Amino acid sequence: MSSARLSQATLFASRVAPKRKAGVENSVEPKRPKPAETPRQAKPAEAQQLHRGLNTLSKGCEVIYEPVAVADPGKRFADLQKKVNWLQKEITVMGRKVMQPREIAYMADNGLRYTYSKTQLEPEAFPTEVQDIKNQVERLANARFNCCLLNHYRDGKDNLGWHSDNEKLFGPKPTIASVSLGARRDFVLRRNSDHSQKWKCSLGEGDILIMKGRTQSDWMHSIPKRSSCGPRINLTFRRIVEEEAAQN
Ligand SMILES: O=C(O)CCC(=O)C(=O)O
Repeated sequence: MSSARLSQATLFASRVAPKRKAGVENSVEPKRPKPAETPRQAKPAEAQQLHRGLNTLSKGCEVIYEPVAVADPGKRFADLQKKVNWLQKEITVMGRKVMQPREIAYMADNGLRYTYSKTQLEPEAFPTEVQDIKNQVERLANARFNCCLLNHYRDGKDNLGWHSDNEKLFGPKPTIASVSLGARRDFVLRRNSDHSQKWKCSLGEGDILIMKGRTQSDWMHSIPKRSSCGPRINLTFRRIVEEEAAQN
């Protein structure tokens, strides 16, 4: 090999092969310190959107969503906001007494009482405004209801935390129908056995949402806080089946 070629080859070799120190055969390069690991945030799973009609959340757990199914929602909202005797109750959550972050009212047939979060609710009779909504909902849900819990969310700070309406007095697979009036709010469901499984729906004026089957035993639902929003009323119709227990 000519000296010119040799020096070219040497130059090439020196470019591609890292130089090793003499006498340090097969020495391993000192390990570079690993860059500090940035903790990976688990991406929250996207909630599935409830569509109009029947939605199966999981086996035996069904939710029916019917948008704008109650006529005249604006007038009904104004009537109920004015006429209902809204109360902000003290409840017990994990042993602590707190004020509920919304106002409520409870209406039922035949003096049926309902206790939740250790608060006993004495029923009012159904006024005509609520009886009329109840008749429409019963036709749509093909079910009969004998009590109704009403929620008044005064603004976006008022909310309803994760819960299910799984009290014994409603029976094992209760059909629960809810009517929304006033401001639009998100309604979110999450599965008890895997909190990453979620469904959501933005409930607007006159919308009806019916939960059926094992939805109350296998899923929880909530109305999360919002930074700014107007007042909303929700009426949740249920059927007390253990009437004797409820009347005592
Ligand atoms: O406000 C709503 O849409 C939900 C009400 C509810 O979940 C309840 O009263 O148990």
